[in-house]
Amino acid sequence: LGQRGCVLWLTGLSGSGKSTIANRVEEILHSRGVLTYLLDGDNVRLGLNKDLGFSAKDRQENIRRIGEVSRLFVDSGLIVLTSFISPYEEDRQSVRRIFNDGEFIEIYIRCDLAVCEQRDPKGLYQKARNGEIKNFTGIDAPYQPPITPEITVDTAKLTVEECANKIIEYLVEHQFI
Ligand code: GGZ
Repeated sequence: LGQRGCVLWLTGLSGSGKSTIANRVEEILHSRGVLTYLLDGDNVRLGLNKDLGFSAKDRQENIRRIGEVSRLFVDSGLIVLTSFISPYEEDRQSVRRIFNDGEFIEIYIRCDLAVCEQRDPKGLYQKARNGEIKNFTGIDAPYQPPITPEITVDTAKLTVEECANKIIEYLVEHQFI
């Protein structure tokens, strides 16, 4: 295949830029002939995990299943990208443990809450502030930043292209591609 399987696990607040960066990284990988699979809310929360909501328990199960599915794709040699808030350190660590050393690449999509809230692309922060959405991450539900991420990108300081390139460079340096 000319590539080694791994998961690029993007974690960060709603509106931090996870999906934008994941999509750009995937585009760059495709242009290099690398096979990928992107897991995000659109193809997971509407399907496999449509029985789950946003309680701490449901988020834990959401992340557990996404981890297991990622594992299957990684076993097939793909570079998997996941784009979920995944707010709990413990849940992310549990996923890390099901992978071989080096295969789980935690990427902190760093962005201050104030900036995410200003972007508010879907108007969800506004709704959370109004009390129309409960348990919204950053407002009335926690976000625990990664303690030992392999990569951190700061989306308030770097362009999408710079963030994507940082991730691609990591893959090259660690001989995944
Ligand atoms: C956080 C919520 C919530 C609550 C709906 N809290 O910006 P979005 O819309 O497109 O991304 C958010 C997405 C978060 O789902 P995840 O599966 O990534 O969350 S987790 O990893 O914590 O399980 C947001 C929308 O769903 N959304 N309600 N209460 N985000």
